[in-house]
Amino acid sequence: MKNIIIAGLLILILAVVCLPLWSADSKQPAAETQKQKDARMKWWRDARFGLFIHWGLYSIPAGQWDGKQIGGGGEWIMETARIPVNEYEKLAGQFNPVKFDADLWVRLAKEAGMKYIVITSKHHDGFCLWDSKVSSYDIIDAAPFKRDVLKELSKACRKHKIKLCFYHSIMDWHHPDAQAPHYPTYNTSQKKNPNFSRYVENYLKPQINELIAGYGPLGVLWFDGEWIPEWNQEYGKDMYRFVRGLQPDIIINNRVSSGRMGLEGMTEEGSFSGDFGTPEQQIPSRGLPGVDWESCMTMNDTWGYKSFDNDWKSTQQLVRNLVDIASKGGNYLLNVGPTSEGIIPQPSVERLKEIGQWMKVNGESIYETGPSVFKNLSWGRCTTKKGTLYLHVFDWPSDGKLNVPGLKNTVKKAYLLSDKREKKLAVKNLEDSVVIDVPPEAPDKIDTVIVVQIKGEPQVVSPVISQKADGMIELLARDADVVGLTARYEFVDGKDDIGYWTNPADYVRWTFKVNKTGTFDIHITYASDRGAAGCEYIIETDGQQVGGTVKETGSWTNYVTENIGRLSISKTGVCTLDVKVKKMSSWAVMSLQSGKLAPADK
Ligand code: H79
Repeated sequence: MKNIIIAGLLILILAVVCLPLWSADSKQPAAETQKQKDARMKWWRDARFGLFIHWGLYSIPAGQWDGKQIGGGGEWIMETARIPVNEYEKLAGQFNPVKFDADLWVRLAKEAGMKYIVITSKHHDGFCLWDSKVSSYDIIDAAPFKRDVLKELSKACRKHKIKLCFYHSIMDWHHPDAQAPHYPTYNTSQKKNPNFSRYVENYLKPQINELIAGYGPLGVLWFDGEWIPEWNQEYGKDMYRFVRGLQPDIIINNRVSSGRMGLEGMTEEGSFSGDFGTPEQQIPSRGLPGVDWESCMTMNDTWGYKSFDNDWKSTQQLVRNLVDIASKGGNYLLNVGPTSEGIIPQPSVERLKEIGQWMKVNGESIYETGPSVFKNLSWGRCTTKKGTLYLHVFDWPSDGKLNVPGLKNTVKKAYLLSDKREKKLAVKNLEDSVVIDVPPEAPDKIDTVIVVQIKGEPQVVSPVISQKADGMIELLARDADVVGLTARYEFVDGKDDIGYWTNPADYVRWTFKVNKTGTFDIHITYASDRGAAGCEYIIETDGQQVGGTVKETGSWTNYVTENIGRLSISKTGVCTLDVKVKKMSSWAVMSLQSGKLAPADK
């Protein structure tokens, strides 16, 4: 009885002690003012660009098992090829990456313009790249290499002033108290390991402690594999608090807790979400004010090395991804998958060097910048600093005149960022835009940056869609408001449409000004790939509707125009037209390129 009273008292005391921490901000398990959080996040927000390294035993099979090429990420081969634990374990005895050179890797990241490195201390397969005291399944105890890879990297990072960060998988296919008994479905089993809390207390948390105490201070702890059925918000909050307790200024990604929404990577509003969101293999359609996020992406199609994956993105694509992400206020974490010898694949090295050449000239327009002040720019992107706009021109104007739509500020000076002498470009302020005279040829085919110094805070008006003299109203993808979760404006590699439209509740709205009322034929121009057609949609304006069904057009970039029907607009002034889903019959709605209201009573 006495014990029960004491226990009760203890709980009461604990509750009282913990309460202020929780009530300050129910989303975060530790009390922190916005100012304190801003200070903690500052280096990371300024950095914009980091290197992801996926390295482990999976680099030995390099995507092949039993003579067969295995699909998916190379680092998932243990799961995808259904390899039993005792079979996979044998790879450790072969892991001898004698060409590993920590200094070389860190210099490569630094020369690419990256400010931090996130390496897999442990991926889902459970193998550890450091000498873990609570495990014998690590590079010192189980592999012939006998060198502590993380120690060597932490030294090199300190030397080159790069922040070292660790990716650490919560899911563990090797540990008997975690997912190992779920073979052959380590990942998808809905069973819970009854000993999971033992794994967390005696293995996972001690490992995190080793990593922070022995290799820190760290920049970021990057959790993953949090979707296993055992993991929940309580574990997540506890882990977050544990990690911040070990190193108060550390930054932790949202995968520390459950509640991530798919690979879109953000956590539902209102639930605890660590310090930043983690879109995976994708770039959000637009930034969210006040929300930190980092897109992690591969250069080919795998994270861990696969000998036969040659699907490399171009340097142009990688630089433009970085610019796109920065223009929306995010970070870019770009991956390499070294071989079992310890070599970063040559195609990755070449790309990192080329990105570095661009960053050397244009880094000023990436580091410490804020997001764009424009909704969309037909020719590229924009990043900002106080008093300065950086215009990133992907598509150079053929007439040598760059139109900056909606900019109202007086321009003090405009020049090419690559021009050391900062020779002034001629600028004209029109009523609702600024026009800059630029050289006839793009100085940099990847992305030429123009620095625009402006007077005062940026003032940008949304260009209003207006009716043409002949009564026509043209609705372009880039002028639309896209409302919802997945659909977004995409402007890349010749695409100029609203794509990624897979959520039926998402819709597209155009706002325009009518001065001549009447009846209009409604046209839309769209594309739909084989097998994706069939969606029934409605088009709504001025309280009336017409509807249609998406047809196959052959590919996502083969656009067709269809006349959907007639609607009338009875009032002059501001009007909207919405495209909404009536019924989905495949996984996608359509790629919507444009709409048109053509006067019918002419
Ligand atoms: O380490 C790399 C990949 O091996 C790893 N994350 C990157 C950084 C990765 N693991 N799984 N995946 C990528 C794809 C898995 C997606 C799913 Fe899910 C897990 C589908 C269902 C569970 C994520 C969580 C999407 C929905 C919930």
